[in-house]
Amino acid sequence: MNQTRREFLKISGLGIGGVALTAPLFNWSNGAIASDQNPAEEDFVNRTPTYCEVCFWKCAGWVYKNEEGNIWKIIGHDEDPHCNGRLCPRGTGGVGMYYDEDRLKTPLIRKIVDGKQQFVEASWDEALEVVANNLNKVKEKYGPECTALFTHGSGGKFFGDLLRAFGSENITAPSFAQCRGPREVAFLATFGEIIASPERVDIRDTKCLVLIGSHIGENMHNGQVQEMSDAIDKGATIITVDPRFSTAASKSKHWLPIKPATDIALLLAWIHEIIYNEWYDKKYVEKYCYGFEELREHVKNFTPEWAYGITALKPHVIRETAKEMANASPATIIHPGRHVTWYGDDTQRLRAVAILNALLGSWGRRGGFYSPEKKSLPGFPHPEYPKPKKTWRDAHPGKYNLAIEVVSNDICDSTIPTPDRDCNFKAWIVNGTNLIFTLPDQRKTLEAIQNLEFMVVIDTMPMEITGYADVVLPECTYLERYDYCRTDQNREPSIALRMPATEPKYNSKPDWWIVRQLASKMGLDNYFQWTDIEQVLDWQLKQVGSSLEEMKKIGVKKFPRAYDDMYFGEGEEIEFNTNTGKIELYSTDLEAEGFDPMPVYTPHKEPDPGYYRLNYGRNPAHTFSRTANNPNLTDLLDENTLWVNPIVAKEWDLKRGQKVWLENQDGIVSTFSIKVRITERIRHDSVYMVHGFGHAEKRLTRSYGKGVSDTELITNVMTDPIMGGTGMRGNFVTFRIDNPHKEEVAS
Ligand SMILES: Nc1nc2c(c(=O)[nH]1)N[C@H]1C(S)=C(S)[C@@H](COP(=O)(O)OP(=O)(O)OC[C@H]3O[C@@H](n4cnc5c(=O)[nH]c(N)nc54)[C@H](O)[C@@H]3O)O[C@H]1N2
Ligand SMILES: Nc1nc2c(c(=O)[nH]1)N[C@H]1C(S)=C(S)[C@@H](COP(=O)(O)OP(=O)(O)OC[C@H]3O[C@@H](n4cnc5c(=O)[nH]c(N)nc54)[C@H](O)[C@@H]3O)O[C@H]1N2
Ligand code: SF4
Ligand SMILES: [Mo]
Repeated sequence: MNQTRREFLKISGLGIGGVALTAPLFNWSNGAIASDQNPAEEDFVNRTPTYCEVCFWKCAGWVYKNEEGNIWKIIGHDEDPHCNGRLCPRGTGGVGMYYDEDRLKTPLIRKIVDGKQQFVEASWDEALEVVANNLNKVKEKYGPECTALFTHGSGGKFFGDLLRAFGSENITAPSFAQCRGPREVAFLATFGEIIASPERVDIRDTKCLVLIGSHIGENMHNGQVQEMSDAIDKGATIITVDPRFSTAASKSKHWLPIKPATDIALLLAWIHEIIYNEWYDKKYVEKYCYGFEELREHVKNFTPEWAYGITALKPHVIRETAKEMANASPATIIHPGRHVTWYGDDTQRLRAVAILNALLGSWGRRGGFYSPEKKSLPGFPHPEYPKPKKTWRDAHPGKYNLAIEVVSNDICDSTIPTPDRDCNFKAWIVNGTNLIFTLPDQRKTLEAIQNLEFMVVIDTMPMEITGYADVVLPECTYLERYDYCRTDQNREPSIALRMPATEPKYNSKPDWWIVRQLASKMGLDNYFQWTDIEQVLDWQLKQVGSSLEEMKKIGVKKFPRAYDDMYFGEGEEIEFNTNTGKIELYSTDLEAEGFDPMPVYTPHKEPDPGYYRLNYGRNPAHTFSRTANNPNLTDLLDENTLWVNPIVAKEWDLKRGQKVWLENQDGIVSTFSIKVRITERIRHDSVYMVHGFGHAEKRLTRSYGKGVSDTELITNVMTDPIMGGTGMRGNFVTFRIDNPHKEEVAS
């Protein structure tokens, strides 16, 4: 059972390189990473429950400490439906977040010293006083609504409470408009329900899984990777549509190396085949769907031959894969994906995905999409929050009416003053999101920040965004704190507790504490009638028949489902939450907003000669930019490489491992260089890199200057007119062989 650090490296290495066809989708470690010695587990009575914060799958686990009281390892919680007792390499490496000596250590205030701006170390009291005064000043001058919170992660919920009490509802996360927004809006328009997280895909029981640019296996969202592995073992057919030969593609019966940006054409051709060959689920469509005749007419000419000219996929491949999906239906999943903000027509692409699932009858069916449940915990009692006089929508009346969450990039846009708008954002609270790496276009983000009167950043690391803050507050890591309990959906509802395994290192503090102090200083005590987080958690847990004491012992508590409706019953009458009460193949919502009620393919720009489409994605060992400096995970991978097709390498005379700089279509040159990896796994019209590298912040000593940041090269943003998301895959780069920054240094 005991594994050594070397074994861990070996295991994790599997998913990173080119994976042999026979290798499993992913192998899992037992969590030992922080120590070479692995005493028996029984020696460690001291274990505390947590849920992982390295990504947003939020796997529950146990934190073990060694005899000296130091955090030793984290292992998955056997009872947890999100992880089934196994953490991914990043979750295992989470201890590195605690041990990283580059962490933010104490509050910092931007001050002018000897005529120069500098960060000056401050006490918590002093720093929080500055934050409270500045936020209250903005409130007095412009109204509380001119404050926005950007947040990603658990602690942000406390700041959400604070902002609402303050009088603003402008709370936004990049996980909507830079990530899953289009799929939620598309599935809501079609089925009257969203997908949410963890995705309600019944991969465990599927017979056919179609992945469209969803690179599970590199995208390490835990439960899905496990279920996909099991499905493969049970003989499920995997169809992967990806211009790159991804890990998932290497496990697939059919790999469709589609020409980038043409997926809607493929989807329409599949819909055409399924309708005109009468392969759809007739009973299901008749009973539950609205607009079938319109759809049938709409896709009449979208034959595989038509799609071939657009996608470069052979007609017989399109037909064969359509047949495979139909044969397996309703246990077929055309996966909705997660990071789906690609080309600006993303909601329409995801509508096509939803329609295809509807035709095959997979929504509400075993092996398709199940109906999830969650156990909600009531909020701690507080007086009603003030009603804001305006929201982010007032900055652009009539825009993005179908967006179901606040659009982060729109807040950014509305922070830059324009003559026709009286309302601009004046203060940002940024908690757990590195906007410089997260939000395109970087130039706009920086311009917005320059126009702010105040910005406070709460982070664990000296990430790029902290460099622009007026005040930086060091949060302790998830291993050193309580947060609200995890209550996310799954097949079975569950609650998971996160509690501190140890005292906060340095002078860092948990968000709940920071918010509670700020509330007092801002005159909002009334909304926070508690002194300690344990009091809040215990009260919440008691409302559902548990307690903090119980949860400290068990970590995860499962609850029985309230409804016996994981799948539709045979012939069951169902009222869908759409305008027509049916699954809308023809969307009345989109029509009412003036958009195409059924998806249409429109061509996108292709690279000019000498330029290549910039493609990006995930690596199993890292999460966005947040892990790039993690001592355990940099051991596994410490920089990204540029995947280049051999034909392109030959044309440019590029050698393996050679360093190149990149220049995009707008003349933006990468700050750092990136090593070339020559591989057939990428098409000749594209290059590929893992997102999250190329850190330009020197305080990140391990990751500074390692690799290139995709974000700085994403200056062409194709905004989705339906929900405001930022399409990021329409950027093209060319190679700069000699260091383009040399001259600047010389002059
Ligand atoms: N170019 C490009 N942009 C992208 C993407 C891409 O692939 N390429 N992906 C998009 C997607 S899918 C998403 S979901 C978003 C993700 O965007 P973000 O959530 O912004 O991701 P990170 O860049 O990891 O930034 C997380 C920040 O949180 C900090 N942090 C980590 N743990 C804690 C904590 O416990 N407390 C606090 N206070 N801070 C913490 C980290 O140090 C880091 O500064 O990015 C989107 N933007
Ligand atoms: N290890 C790890 N796992 C993660 C994360 C992480 O940071 N690290 N982040 C998590 C988060 S928040 C998200 S949102 C997900 C994101 O992960 P996913 O939703 O799975 O994927 P994307 O990042 O959208 O897509 C990347 C894939 O799309 C392919 N692609 C590019 N262009 C096209 C195209 O035009 N058509 C098609 N069909 N494919 C294309 C790329 O080659 C690549 O394989 O991952 C999650 N899991
Ligand atoms: S998938 Fe990995 S990083 Fe994400 S929560 Fe689970 S263990 Fe943590
Ligand atoms: Mo995401």
